Amino acid sequence: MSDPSVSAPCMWMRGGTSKGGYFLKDDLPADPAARDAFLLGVMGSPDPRQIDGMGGADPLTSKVAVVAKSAREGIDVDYLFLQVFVDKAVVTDAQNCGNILAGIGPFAIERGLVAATGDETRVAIYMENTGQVAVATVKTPGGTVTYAGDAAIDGVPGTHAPVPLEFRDTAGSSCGALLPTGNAVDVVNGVPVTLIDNGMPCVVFKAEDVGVTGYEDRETLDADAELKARIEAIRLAVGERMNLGDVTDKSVPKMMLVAPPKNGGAVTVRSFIPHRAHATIGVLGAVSVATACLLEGSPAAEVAHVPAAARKTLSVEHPTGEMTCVLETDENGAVTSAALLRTARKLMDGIVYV
Ligand code: NQM
Repeated sequence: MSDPSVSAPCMWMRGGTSKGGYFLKDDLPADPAARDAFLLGVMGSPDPRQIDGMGGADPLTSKVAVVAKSAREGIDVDYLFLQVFVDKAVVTDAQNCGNILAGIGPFAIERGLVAATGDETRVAIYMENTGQVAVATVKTPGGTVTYAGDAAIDGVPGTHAPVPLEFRDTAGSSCGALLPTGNAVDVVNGVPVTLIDNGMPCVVFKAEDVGVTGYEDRETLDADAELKARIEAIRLAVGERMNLGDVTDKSVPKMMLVAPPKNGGAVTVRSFIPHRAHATIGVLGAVSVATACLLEGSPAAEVAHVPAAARKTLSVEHPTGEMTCVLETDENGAVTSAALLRTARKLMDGIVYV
């Protein structure tokens, strides 16, 4: 048994287009402050290069999943997501992560928390950050997890076993309501925005309204200090209105710059999460933007191409490809569930030290 203040059993995994450490809850210090201090040490934060730790010097590779067998009815495991800031001594549970979520099912089966059921195993996951449930379907031929397969997702080279994710009731996950201000459009610092939360608190606005096209690459956006300052001013101004409080040291809301689709999809997005541009787009971030596209009169609806059917397949174009969200809507056009395809891969299983 390792001493949880200096080392812990850990699996390093890619989940979707993110990467991080997956831990059993019992393997980490029980006290949250001690746990966070341990995780900062694991990642090598704060340091822009994370040279003395496992983090990849990028918010997308400085992530942690804490997993436990669930005592909840109909739920297999509880999943707590923690974002470890790269250059600040901050660990926050103020957001969920749908990419890291893709690794939870395989991890839970590998650690014996869930028994495989034939060639596919459905894992019901309670997402502690937002109090909501996701169901992941994991390929388990012969009762063993496989990561090999022919599913491709943009932002990840090669193909892997598919991990479809289904979400229900994600509206108001952190903000208490899909539209925390009750409006499809608010004007903040002169910019029309939609303040929305369908699994991830997001501020959605037209890229052209902040002086860019929405087709820039990640590096160009990350180098644009003036744009970043303008976006951060909007973000800080809406924290209270989104019921998130002071968001100075939080990784939400995410800032979503939208433009008309370029490659036959529904919408183009460049996201800031919130201080770095995303290489692709977050899972629940994409669900929230796709939902904003359905809101009449919203900035996203003005640029999006939305299919008419009740079951809407929306391809969200991002800097390195697209992410397809399948949204089910009710007779009023409200989104009732969302599904997406991700993949995951086990990279390392061992002991991590601080
Ligand atoms: O929106 C990045 C990611 C995410 C979060 C971020 C995510 C989601 O790509 O559900 O997946 O927005 O911080 O992993």
